[in-house]
Amino acid sequence: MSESPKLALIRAKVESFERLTFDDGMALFMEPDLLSVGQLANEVRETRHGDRTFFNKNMRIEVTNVCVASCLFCSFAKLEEHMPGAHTMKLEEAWHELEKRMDDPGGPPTEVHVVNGLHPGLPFSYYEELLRGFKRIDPNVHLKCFTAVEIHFFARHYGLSYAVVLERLRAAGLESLPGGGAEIFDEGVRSKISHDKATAAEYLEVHRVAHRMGMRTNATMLYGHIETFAHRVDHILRLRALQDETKGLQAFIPLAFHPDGNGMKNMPAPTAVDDLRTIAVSRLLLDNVDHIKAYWVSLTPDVAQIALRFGADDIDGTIVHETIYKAAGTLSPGALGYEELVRLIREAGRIPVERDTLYNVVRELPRAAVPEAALKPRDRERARPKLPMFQVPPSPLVAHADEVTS
Ligand code: V47
Repeated sequence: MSESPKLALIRAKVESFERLTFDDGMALFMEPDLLSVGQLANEVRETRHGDRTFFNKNMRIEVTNVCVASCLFCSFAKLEEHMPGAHTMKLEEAWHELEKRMDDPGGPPTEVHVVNGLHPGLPFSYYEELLRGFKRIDPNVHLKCFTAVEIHFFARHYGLSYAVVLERLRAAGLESLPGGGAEIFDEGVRSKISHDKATAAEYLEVHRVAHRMGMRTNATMLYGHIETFAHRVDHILRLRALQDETKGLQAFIPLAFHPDGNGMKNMPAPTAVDDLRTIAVSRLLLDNVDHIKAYWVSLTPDVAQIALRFGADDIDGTIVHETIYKAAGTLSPGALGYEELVRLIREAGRIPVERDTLYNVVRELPRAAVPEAALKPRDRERARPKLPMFQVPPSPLVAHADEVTS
């Protein structure tokens, strides 16, 4: 199929580093030739990162699912502590989750990623202590905790400014913010799917304040429910504008909506075609954000693997405990081992690069000589390049391929 005139114009812009517009974003979403959109996004991805594909050893933990907000898409939150299925961890329980991972065969997680409900009954010191406890267990672990929506809630609930909330949490060990809670910025859609938590402007302001304090953050977009393509383009461009201002966003993560057990359960989940297109358009529009993450839990490992050829350069991490998507009916497993992630990346013809949260390279692994699937099953194990992780101590960070892969 020859390229459509619209796509040819967009290609010319991309190749001359000209910024794409709202209309270009719409044209990319409407373009019937998905593969050409993907190919263009892949070219941008390869210009930035070549074949390198990032992942990390991380741990997800949701310490409480008690939440005063009533988001239509959420299958995880419980309004009150005494409701069936509600849980709030004692601090010792939360810390124990990290303690259990300290002897993982490939080394302990380099990141703890915390996302919670908006609990009205906990003191602020609970969150400070939570962070301090993680750092006591492992001073090297990076704490990527609390979405901008949680930071906004803390500010309102405890009568503090965003800056003071962030400063106090930083003093307790916080190092960066995850991207959750962005949903869709358009005020009309947001008022329907999550009317009683931080607005789009408040979400963006929390990130702005964090960036000004020197903290890096991620951003997300929840797609595939009641929003339109125009809302998605608008969402991405609001993030691009923030990034022009602060340069503090390090990764963008489109999150595919999962309908089980929530207020939009009658909607179909987005298709793989929609997933891949959304990744590709994000890569093309967000010319000032380094990384596009194909979050394997939301996409499934299979689609995430293909997304690595549609603009994504990161696949998130080993995770182990994930409850938000589990509650919403994801078909993905709860965890992927280090070797499985590496294999997934290699099978996509890419080079696996273990990173820390701030994208410092922990170790770069060799690419696969031939796709494993081309080999007889009995030869696969033998042909796999050996992972160095069992011979090499997991830290210090920033080791390079030739040091560890020979
Ligand atoms: O904020 C909730 C989303 C987010 C559903 O920063 C749902 O590196 C789909 O933000 N269907 C939490 N999505 C997860 C998140 C995240 C994930 C991976 C990496 C990073 C990062 C951040 O999950 C929530 C919400 O937007 N979510 N329910 C659902 N039914």
